[in-house]
Amino acid sequence: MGSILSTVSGPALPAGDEQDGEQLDEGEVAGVALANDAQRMLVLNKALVQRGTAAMPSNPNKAAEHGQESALRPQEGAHADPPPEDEASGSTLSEVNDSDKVGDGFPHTGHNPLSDPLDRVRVDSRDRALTTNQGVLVSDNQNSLKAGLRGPTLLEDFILREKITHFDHERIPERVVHARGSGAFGVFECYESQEEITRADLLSAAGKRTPVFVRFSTVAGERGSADTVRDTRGFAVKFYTEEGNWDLVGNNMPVFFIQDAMKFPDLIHAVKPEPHNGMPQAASAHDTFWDFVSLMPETIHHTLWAMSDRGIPRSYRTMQGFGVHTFKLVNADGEAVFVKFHWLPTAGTHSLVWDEAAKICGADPDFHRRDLWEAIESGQYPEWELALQVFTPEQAETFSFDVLDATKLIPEELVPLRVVGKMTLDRNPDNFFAETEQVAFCTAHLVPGIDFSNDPLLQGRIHSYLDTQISRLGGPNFHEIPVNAPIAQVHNNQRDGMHRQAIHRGRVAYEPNSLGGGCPYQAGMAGFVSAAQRTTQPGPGESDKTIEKLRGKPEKFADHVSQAQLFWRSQTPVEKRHIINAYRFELTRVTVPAIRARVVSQLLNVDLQLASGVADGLGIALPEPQPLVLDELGIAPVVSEVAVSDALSLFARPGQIAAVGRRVALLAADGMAGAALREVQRQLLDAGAVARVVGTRLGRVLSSEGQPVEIETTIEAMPSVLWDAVVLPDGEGATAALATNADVQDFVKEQYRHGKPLLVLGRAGAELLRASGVQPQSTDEASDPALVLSESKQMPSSDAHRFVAALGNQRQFERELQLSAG
Ligand code: HDE
Repeated sequence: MGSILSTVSGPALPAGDEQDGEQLDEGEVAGVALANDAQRMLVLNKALVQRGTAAMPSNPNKAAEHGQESALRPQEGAHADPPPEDEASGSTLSEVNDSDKVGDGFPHTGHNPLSDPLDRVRVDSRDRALTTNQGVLVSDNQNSLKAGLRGPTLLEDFILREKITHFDHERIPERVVHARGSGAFGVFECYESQEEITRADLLSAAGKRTPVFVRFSTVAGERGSADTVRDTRGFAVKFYTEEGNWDLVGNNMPVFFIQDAMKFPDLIHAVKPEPHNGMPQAASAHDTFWDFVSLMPETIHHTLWAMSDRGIPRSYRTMQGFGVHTFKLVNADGEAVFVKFHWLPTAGTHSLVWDEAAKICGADPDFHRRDLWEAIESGQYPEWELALQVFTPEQAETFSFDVLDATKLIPEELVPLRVVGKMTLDRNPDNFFAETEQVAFCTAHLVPGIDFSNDPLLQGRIHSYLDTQISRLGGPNFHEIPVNAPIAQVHNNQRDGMHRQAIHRGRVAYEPNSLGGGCPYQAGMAGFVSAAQRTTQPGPGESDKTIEKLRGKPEKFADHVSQAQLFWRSQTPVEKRHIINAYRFELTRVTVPAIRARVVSQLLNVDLQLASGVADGLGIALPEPQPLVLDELGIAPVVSEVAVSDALSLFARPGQIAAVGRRVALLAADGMAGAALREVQRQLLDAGAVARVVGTRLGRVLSSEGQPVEIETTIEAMPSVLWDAVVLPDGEGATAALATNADVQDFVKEQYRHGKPLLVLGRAGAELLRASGVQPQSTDEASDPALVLSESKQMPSSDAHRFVAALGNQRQFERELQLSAG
């Protein structure tokens, strides 16, 4: 299996079978002569990781990602059972070192404390003194720190600054609609199992209780507006079910103004205060609203509801609630029916009269908020029954209206209400901001057993609610705010972002993985599966069984190797060699032998030479090739139409502009043949190259002709790798100065090793080449066109042309093969 690297900078571990995991038990690992417990832990960790990863030699789930049948029944992801050991799955081996801050060692596997009840975050300051946010006791909360009693306040007063800074940032953006609202906690109790129509956990058994948070709201007004204005009311319920949160974000009216999400910003812009003067507050009685609705005939039904006494409810407790859209219920067999949701207040439906509503705005703008709060505080718990209108798509076809049109309701006479449970609100929030203001309802919060319909208004909402929370609550982690956190555990590979609370153990934040035992793994049929929808009208080339909405891949996607093989076959020997070397480099840095072996087993499906070259570098025997997904699916191997494609080689398109922009270093020193170098420089500039005079230091050098030459940069500042080519000067004096300089030698040698063109001027230049340790096997043009030895004093122009042409070709890779063969 190969030896196991420990750490790069930590102690080396003894190599040997003890760490290979096969005969692993703690006694045996401890038997290795190791200095201390920490080292023993390191060995144990490496061995356990190797054992865990080796248990997953390929991805067994891949085949099931393809084809329609698999798409309809997603399979559970591969994962280790039992899960990986504590020592193998953590981020750190030092997690066993405990303290009041970090806790006491390994957490219980799979636990997520963010899902614990709200007690974990409720703050009780009884019998406590004031502290700063860092927990430091505050001695004086009355006075800032000053330079003398009448002096200026000191910048050093971190206590004042912390307090004021926090205060400065107390506000968050209010909701763009439904800003004014009021909320309460409670419980939903299921009357009777509805499992024949839905697998939703909250409706799964008689007596099943699911915690809820409800927020009622107006739509148009700002946060501080009055409660009893004429408006639609929001009725949003968050169910904390055992299978995740479900948000039923409804209104107190069963229909809506518009039919498509595209018109929502227009509607809201029309009803909100007019933009030029910011008036009127929380009212639809103004020009822009009536201008809009009178041009939008589909608004008339909802407008009638809003102008009816439903627009001025007596209290939240006496409002009906509606999911408005058609949704779907899906049972455990994947069978779907349509549904509309209704909330029926047990206190009955009651409204104000307009004169009352208008006067209450002045007498008690918090009329509804107060009513809800006081009812709960006095034990008069508000209640609503949940009722369903269940109907089939076939039934829907017979209605005179379209059930995907949110401006239509389904008369109860057509589809009667089925009452399925009762919601009781029995607890006021501890803190309005933390709970009622920060609660984030999203229509996309669905649970298994409930699904969307194609209502285009609903479809637009699925995006909007999540999106709006990001600016309202400051980032993508709003689900961790206690009131939003589900009671169902949250485990996924989403990481980081503003205000992250969760601290994830381990180094794995991707799936599939074997390093984390495959966890967290995809749940398959236990998870949320969108209700399949069969087309009634097959499109061209589709059978009537075609499913419109599914997660999956077409079968042809299961061929992963035919084009990888084509690519490999189309590479030149140099390119193949580079690929092998790249794999060898990368995999040598991989510390888990099972992962190295798995990659080689994948490469075997591409080419034996490739796999062998890599395996050789890793010092391992060739493993079995990975199973081909096509084979697993029983599909014949794909034969590429093309055996070799020259266009896939990097050398297929050398370019036409040759030397333009290539950087050429003209090495220079006292005593060089200046005229020859200047001539080369001129020709290079003519060809569009960037030619610079490079020396061992800045300043001037004197040519053998006695001409001063300015050095533009040094090999120290711009080493060999920054140049595309080099010109070695003629002149014995220059060679004497350069040939003994180790930096110059490295420069010249690297230019040669990296395959770059060299123009060597005169005998002295050739001497510098030799002194730098460059010993070409052959110097004739055919074997190395990029090594131009121009030995005569007067450089023939053919040499300069050859050099410029070599610049265009960029590299002479054959040198690399010669060098490694030598
Ligand atoms: Fe909303 N709506 N809405 N809405 N809505 C919001 O989400 C939106 C619609 C409803 O107490 C926003 O968190 C679009 C219908 C309620 O926190 C935002 C469309 C219905 C609440 C949003 C609609 C609603 C909101 C603003 C047309 C009744 C308050 C802040 C496609 C079925 C929830 C926020 C609470 C809040 C968008 C139409 C009810 C911007 C795009 C229809 C009860 O995301």
